Amino acid sequence: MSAKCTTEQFNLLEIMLTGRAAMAVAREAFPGGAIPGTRGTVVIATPQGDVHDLGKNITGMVLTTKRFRVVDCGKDCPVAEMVAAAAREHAFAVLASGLISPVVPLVRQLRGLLRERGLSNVVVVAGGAALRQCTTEALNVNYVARDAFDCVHFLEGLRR
Ligand code: B12
Repeated sequence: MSAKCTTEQFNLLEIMLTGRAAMAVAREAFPGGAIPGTRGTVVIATPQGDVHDLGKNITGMVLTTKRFRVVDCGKDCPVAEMVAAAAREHAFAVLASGLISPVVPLVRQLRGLLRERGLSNVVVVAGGAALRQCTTEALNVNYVARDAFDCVHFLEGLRR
């Protein structure tokens, strides 16, 4: 499963069905979404203008199974809303998924907006086809993840 998600040679339907089944099992095991020993909260969204959300959803599912509490702000989401969610939910990370290049300037705003709210300690991670091609400097983020599993490794380094 993990290899199929990272090699780009995958059956999308198979991934989505497997993910859905895994989440159903997790929900049954932990009613109310209370997974014990959570490693902390992350906010995830696809920024405004971009309606692609399959990769975001997979990333959210993978993080949930790895004991992160995931607050999903959906797709086509204003960056101000992502920052507001981070403040409200006491998130330690904001994750942006970008599949089309017009979201790049929006992602660049995230750290500045977080700083304005006194949330400079919140890390920003970018992922998705359009953002993956950029450097951390170009996006003004803490980390650019190759895929969902690379993101897990990065966040696990922060929250063991
Ligand atoms: C499916 C798809 C759509 C679907 C989206 C359905 C949905 N609910 O998401 C629909 C049909 C709606 C669509 C619409 C459009 N699309 Co489209 N779409 C695709 C397509 C074929 C696949 C994307 C996908 O879902 N891949 C599968 C997922 C699982 O992979 P993934 O997103 O890369 O996610 C993985 C990693 O990247 C990572 N990841 C993803 N997000 C994140 C976030 C974080 C934080 C982390 C850590 C990791 C991570 O984890 C995932 C698993 O490892 C791509 C082409 C391609 N081959 O990529 C074009 C593509 C992205 N689309 C494109 C375009 C242009 C459009 C449209 C503008 C077309 C149009 N003219 O209307 C519109 C967009 C409208 C808008 N405003 O957003 C272009 C973008 C070009 C660019 N660089 O700007 C692409 C690249 C096609 C192309 N070659 O031209 N699209």
